[in-house]
Amino acid sequence: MAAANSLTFCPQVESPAGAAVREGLSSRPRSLPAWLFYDDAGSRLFERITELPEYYLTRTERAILAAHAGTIIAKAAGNAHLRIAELGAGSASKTCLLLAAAMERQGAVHYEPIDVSASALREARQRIEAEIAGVTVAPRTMDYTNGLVFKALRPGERRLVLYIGSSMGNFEPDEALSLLQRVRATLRPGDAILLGVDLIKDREVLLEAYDDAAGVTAAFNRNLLLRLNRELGADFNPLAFAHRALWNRSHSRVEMHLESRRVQRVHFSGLDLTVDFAAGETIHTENSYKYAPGQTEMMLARAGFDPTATWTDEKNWFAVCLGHAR
Ligand code: AVI
Repeated sequence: MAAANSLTFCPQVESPAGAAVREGLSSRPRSLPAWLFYDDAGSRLFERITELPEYYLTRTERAILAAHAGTIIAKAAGNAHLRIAELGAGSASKTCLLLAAAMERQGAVHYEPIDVSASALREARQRIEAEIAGVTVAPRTMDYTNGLVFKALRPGERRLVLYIGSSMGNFEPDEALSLLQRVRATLRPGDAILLGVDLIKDREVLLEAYDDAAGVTAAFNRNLLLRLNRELGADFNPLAFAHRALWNRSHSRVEMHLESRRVQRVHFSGLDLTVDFAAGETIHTENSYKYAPGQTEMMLARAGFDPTATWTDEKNWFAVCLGHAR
């Protein structure tokens, strides 16, 4: 009886999305965390973004990897046999270039893609196993920002952690550094990390990449509101919010916002929360940091890695940096 009573009075624990929304929409300026973008629909929209003509990031990084995969793998491995892990692997579409180079060098590869999206990992595994015979794919569905542990290596093995696709750019600089330090803490001296980062360039090029003509990025940004309608019982009209992308030069980042087109009230039945928006009021939904040449190498050094080599494209738009754990 006592147990039943205590259950009755147990306070409701808010979901991570609910807690993040309550905090972000109650503060000024209003904000929502970018991880909320990646429900199934958001992940599919992001895949479409990577194929847009304006979104130079993916194809530029792919071209760098295609040109240098053999050298990258050779430098990362030294005399050792590489095991490859990837943080935020998603569909792992560019990773095949590195896995194929590793296969060529060592005849077999163990690949551990890590991501919050089980469906993306399933697809990645099917595709990689079909494309490259000899790669063992061992996916891990988890949030790599919440503690990461790797299995011990066998003698003669070395780990290479991939953190490509400019994913680090969605973290605040101090969070990015602390993430690199945490990754370093899971590695042994000589293990390696490969970072793919977007570099500072003309404002117009940056803004078009985040506000494409076909409106896919706008749909990606507004999908956040649809997710809140579905998961938290909100009554957002997504079209009542305009997609805005802006270049914040002093912070070296592209920002995405959703701007309320008019005075409006949004109610969250699942949170018992009401939010009043003024016309023109914005919700800050994402930062995408862009780095100066040399800056990533400095971050690697601060996190306990020796920056070994950097590869870039002819326009210097994107950089792929290799570091070895000290
Ligand atoms: C996932 N991340 C690296 C993308 C970026 O470019 O910051 C997310 C994105 N946001 C809008 N377009 C793409």
